Amino acid sequence: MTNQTFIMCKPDAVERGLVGEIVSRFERKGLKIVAAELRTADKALAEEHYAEHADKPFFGELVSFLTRSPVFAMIVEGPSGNTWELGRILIGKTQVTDAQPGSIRGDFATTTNENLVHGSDGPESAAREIGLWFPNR
Ligand code: IDP
Ligand code: MG
Repeated sequence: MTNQTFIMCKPDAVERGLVGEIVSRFERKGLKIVAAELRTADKALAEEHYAEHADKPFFGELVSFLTRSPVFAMIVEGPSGNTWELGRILIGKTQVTDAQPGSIRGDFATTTNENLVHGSDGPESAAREIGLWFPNR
């Protein structure tokens, strides 16, 4: 069990200047940013990151979106093994019309494809994604 999760401000968030807003929501919650990097993902990294969606009709669009400009990738840490879940609550639901005000997506996103932020959806994906984006940690 890890107390860490992988959180990423996607290209739309960086382009819109929302990185500070997003980071501050995690900090205000009481979670700690323990690693962070602004970088442009190449196609191989984006495809690996979203491997579970390889069969979906929106996969091509998703990979071009993630690689079009820099992302702000982070390792976020909390006091217990539910950090990934706290992250998902701060982020909000996947479908834009389900994302409630008060969540990042609910407050700032208007489409499901460009929804500003990624967060691991369980302890296994947290470990996998941290290893993928921060291989030296
Ligand atoms: P999540 O980001 O809430 O974990 P996932 O189902 O893992 O949602 O989907 C990954 C990403 O793919 C979403 O954040 C969104 O950017 C995009 N996506 C999901 N569903 C659709 C869709 O129906 N059309 C276009 N893009 C989608
Ligand atoms: Mg997901």
